[in-house]
Amino acid sequence: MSMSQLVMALALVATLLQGTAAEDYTVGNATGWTNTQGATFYSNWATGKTFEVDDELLFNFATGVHDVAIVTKAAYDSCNATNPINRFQTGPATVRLNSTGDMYFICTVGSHCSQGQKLSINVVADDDTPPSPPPPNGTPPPTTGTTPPTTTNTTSP
Ligand SMILES: *[C@@H]1O[C@H](CO)[C@@H](O)[C@H](O)[C@H]1NC(C)=O
Ligand SMILES: *[C@@H]1O[C@H](CO)[C@@H](O)[C@H](O)[C@H]1NC(C)=O
Ligand SMILES: *[C@@H]1O[C@H](CO)[C@@H](O)[C@H](O)[C@H]1NC(C)=O
Ligand SMILES: *[C@@H]1O[C@H](CO)[C@@H](O)[C@H](O)[C@H]1NC(C)=O
Ligand SMILES: [Cu+2]
Repeated sequence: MSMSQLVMALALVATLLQGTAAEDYTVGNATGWTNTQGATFYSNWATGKTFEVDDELLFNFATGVHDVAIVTKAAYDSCNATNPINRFQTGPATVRLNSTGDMYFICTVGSHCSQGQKLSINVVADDDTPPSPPPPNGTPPPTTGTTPPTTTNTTSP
């Protein structure tokens, strides 16, 4: 095996090992969170990504120019900015994905949402196997050799 092959193999192993850690995503990558990209940009960005509980979405925008609102599906579909579930007005904004299910994000500034500044994702359970609880302190390990009491049949008269 050559040195470069070895380096690549090690890089692959490292990638596989970190595969289950919580991930941070920058929405729109270098483009950030904006209204200038058309209707399909953010759905294209989300395609192929698996979002898990504890992952974080970074919405990169300048405060006052855009915002991020977490909304219902109905509000997402109609770009209704009234009474969002939650709204982040300071950019950049980091949103932690706390629960499984569909999540909907829009910008409530002007008509940015209907210009395509909206994102819907599905959040699935974290694929990390939950850590097994540590044994309670001071509990002695199970002792061996405790035989069940032998029940002797009483001879009935
Ligand atoms: C966005 O960044 C991720 C991670 O760096 C990369 O895998 C992906 O190809 C990028 N997507 C676009 C559309 O540039
Ligand atoms: C937008 O949502 C609000 C609150 O849910 C609702 O009262 C209102 O009727 C909606 N507006 C439209 C145009 O659907
Ligand atoms: C997730 O939980 C954190 C801590 O409780 C909270 O600050 C954050 O707003 C929650 N994220 C969402 C999307 O509700
Ligand atoms: C007790 O007696 C019953 C009936 O004679 C028998 O089936 C059973 O195996 C006996 N149990 C033991 C522990 O000897
Ligand atoms: Cu906007």
